[in-house]
Amino acid sequence: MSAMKKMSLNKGLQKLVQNIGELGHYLWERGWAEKNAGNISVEVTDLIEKRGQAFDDYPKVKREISEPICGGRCFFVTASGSRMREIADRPEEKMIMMYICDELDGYRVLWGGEAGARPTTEFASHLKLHSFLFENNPSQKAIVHTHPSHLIALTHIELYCEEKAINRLLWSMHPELKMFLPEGIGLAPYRCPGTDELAEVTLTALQEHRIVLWEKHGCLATGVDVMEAFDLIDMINKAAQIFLLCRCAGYEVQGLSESQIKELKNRFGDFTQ
Ligand code: 2HA
Ligand code: ZN
Repeated sequence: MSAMKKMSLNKGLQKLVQNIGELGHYLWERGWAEKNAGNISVEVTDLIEKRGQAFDDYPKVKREISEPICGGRCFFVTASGSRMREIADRPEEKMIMMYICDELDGYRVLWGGEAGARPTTEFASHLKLHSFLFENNPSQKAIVHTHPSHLIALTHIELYCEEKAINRLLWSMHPELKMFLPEGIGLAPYRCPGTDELAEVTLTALQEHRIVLWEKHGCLATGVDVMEAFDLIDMINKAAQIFLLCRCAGYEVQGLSESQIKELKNRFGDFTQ
């Protein structure tokens, strides 16, 4: 069989591959990406000069696509079962750059997808979320899902498994959160991983948030690029970590006072009332 046609990546796409590889390492080093945990997708249509028929020669994978707005667009997605810590070394086995066919009957592999790689099992959910973002928040091109330990731990504590309570706690542990994430985080109730139900509760939370904590599972963030999405998760997890550090040391946690929180709300806005 002749070698599969493969697109040569321009500077922008090369940079993206590098950033996703780096992100894979960050997630692993933070202990948020055990085994094959997590997945990433980025919409890259604007980074590709060609359109439509120019992709006819690339190998097609048949698959029903249920999001019409995704037809004719290009995405980078991590491969199913891939370890975050291995992406940088073997990007073409751990990622797929695809063009979603206009007919919505499959996608063409433009780059990557080697060694039998298939898109993440959460692919359908990612497309659903990208569809929402195209229509409601088009600057958000990247979606990152990972398992940040301290944040997940908080959702196992009944008191904090409630949107208002957890935001209040996180703000009170890290004043700069209010500056960078004035709207706070969304909290999605537990749903089985990989299901349409999980995508649905995520979508609801994304209507007012850029970062959604999945009860007893992990979190998902959007960003203009993958690093921006990562920064959000990193910052929020830091607040959770400080709280748990104090608790683990055996102390009651003081946090910011009511008046200090009020001052932050006055200065940076309060979207939670
Ligand atoms: O991709 O983390 O929730 C593996 C997961 C699914
Ligand atoms: Zn997960």
